[in-house]
Amino acid sequence: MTATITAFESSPDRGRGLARDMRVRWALEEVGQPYDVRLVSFAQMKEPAHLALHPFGQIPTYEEGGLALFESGAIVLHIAQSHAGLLPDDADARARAVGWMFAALSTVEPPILDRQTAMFLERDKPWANERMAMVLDRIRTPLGQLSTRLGDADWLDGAFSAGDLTMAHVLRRLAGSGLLEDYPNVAAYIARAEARPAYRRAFAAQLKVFTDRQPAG
Ligand code: GTB
Repeated sequence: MTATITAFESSPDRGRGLARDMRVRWALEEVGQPYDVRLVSFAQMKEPAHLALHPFGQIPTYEEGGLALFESGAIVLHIAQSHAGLLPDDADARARAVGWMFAALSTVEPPILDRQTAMFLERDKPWANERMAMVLDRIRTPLGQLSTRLGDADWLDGAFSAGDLTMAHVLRRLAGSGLLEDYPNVAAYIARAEARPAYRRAFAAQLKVFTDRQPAG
């Protein structure tokens, strides 16, 4: 049964692969599963049909037969558990890979999202500079710790896994921030992830959604 995912009809990131459908597309490409995409507008995301799939009115969602899922982490985990290629066979290594997914989503991603909020929603506040400095520190701390753990390894724990996929996608939001410059091994880790053929196919597919909407000429 081919899965159907949802993605922005018009992504605010203009096809830079930052929206969370990118993680799901990438996971599906890594495990070699075809998928359909249903594009939704911001208004459609808040309508009952979409809210029945996603209680918070967001993308991505994932439908496969009778299964409907929301939350990109849960979707990537489901894909990784259902197909070979994103989780090791060894039970302990598998548990550690899932641990890295959680680390990406619950330790590394929150302050990175706070930076977006500070940049786009809070920059006019009188306390904006002070808050931004604190947010940047909250990013640097786990980034430095991640850099130390990664060392000169290619991936976080042995072979590339769903943990790396999730972590690399989370870290991509720091591109252009200047924060990665102090951690060249983390920058190289992201570049290695982006060079994977599955990543490239997923990126091209989401970019096409954006370019197809541009007026010709
Ligand atoms: N925790 C959920 C998950 O991981 O699936 C979060 C899902 C989420 O935030 N979805 C966003 C959404 O649907 C799109 S990805 N927003 C619409 C809404 O809430 O009404 C977040 C996102 C949006 C825009 C950019 N960008 O422009 O760079 C990047 C990421």
